[in-house]
Amino acid sequence: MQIVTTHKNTDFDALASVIGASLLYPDSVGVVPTSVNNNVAKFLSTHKTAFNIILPSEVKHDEVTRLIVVDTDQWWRLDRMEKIRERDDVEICLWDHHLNGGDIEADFRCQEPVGATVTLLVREMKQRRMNLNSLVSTVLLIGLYEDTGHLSYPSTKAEDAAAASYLLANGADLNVASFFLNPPYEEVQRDILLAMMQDTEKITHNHLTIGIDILRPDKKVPMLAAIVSMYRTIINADAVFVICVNDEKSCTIIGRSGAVRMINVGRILHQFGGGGHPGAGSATTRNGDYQPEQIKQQLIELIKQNKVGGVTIADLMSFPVAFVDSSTPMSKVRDMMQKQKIRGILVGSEDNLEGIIVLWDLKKLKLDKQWKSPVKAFMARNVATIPPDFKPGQAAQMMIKKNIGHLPVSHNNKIIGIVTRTDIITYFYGMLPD
Ligand SMILES: [Mn+2]
Repeated sequence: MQIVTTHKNTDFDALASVIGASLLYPDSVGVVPTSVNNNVAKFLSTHKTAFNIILPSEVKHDEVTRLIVVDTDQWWRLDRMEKIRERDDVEICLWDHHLNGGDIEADFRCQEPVGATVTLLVREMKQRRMNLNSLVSTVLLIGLYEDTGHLSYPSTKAEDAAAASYLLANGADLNVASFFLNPPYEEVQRDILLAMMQDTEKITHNHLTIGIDILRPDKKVPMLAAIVSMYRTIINADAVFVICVNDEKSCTIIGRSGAVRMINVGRILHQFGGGGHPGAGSATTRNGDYQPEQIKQQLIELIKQNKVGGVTIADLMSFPVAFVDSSTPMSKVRDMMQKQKIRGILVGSEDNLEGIIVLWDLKKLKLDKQWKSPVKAFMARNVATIPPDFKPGQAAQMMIKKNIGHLPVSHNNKIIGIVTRTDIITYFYGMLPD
């Protein structure tokens, strides 16, 4: 007997991967844990018989010769597989897109950081030139879309989009997919969202805002992870962590980050025995050691220790900066820009910034005689500045908000450099400066 199984609290990527892998291993049967996410349960209630799927209680452990594990690499997340773990004559194959360094030692391993496990399976299906029917294509597409946020999460890779293309070409039905991907929010979800928003503690670290919440729901909340994502967007935090108290013994921590370069949620939650991606992760503490308050303190500590610092404005800025006196004639400003190939010149001095004049401002000059006027007649005043330890993303936000392309960098009331729109764009697209 060959079985394919996945993690408890099965999400769509996990279910789809079980179904997909059972096609790649002929004669295998899918084993779906008893605890599955709500939308997966809804799907299974109408589609179960279409697939070769059994429950963990139906597995005859002694007869298993090969175990295929998908979407996790940790034994404790599997449902009733201890008997197989104890045996050493079972061949184990692993397909996973989390790099959690779990304890399942596999004979065959396909583990890469793509957006969904489905993508890895689709790669194999493409190589084998398999034709999928539209039902299978649809399930795989739902899994792929759920784990990549419809190909929008930062963890999404080009190969995920290519996999989506393959599934659509094989007849995946987007009407069915959207029905299972966008379940309506009900009262229970709305109440939880309100509770989260009332109790949020916001901490600021390295100019990042992180929301932390302890949640004590009366009963299990369906789609909690989706609510946490929405909650992060609503409170406009760079990251959020919600500690959900399940009972006296266990808590589930769900984390979401929108600033994945700075706050890697998966890495932080790995410290609690969980894992995930830089943008999304979860952990369940299973012994009474942790009280929610303790977990919260530990999270704050981990966030503060987080040394993923990365690139700051100090790395991107140019210096020294060109300054002119406020009485400098505009003709000279124009000549300086042309000669030095710069688009912005500061007016005043390092410790007394009076204004800024940019190439664009030169268009304001209509008459020849205006070129003799001093720069102070055309410069912009009250110039916004940025500290050197800010992140590129924060500079981008300031530029968009104020609709400006130049930000002088100020440290201890002194101008030490300047960062431009081009510097920021160059950084974000990973291009090298000319
Ligand atoms: Mn997954």
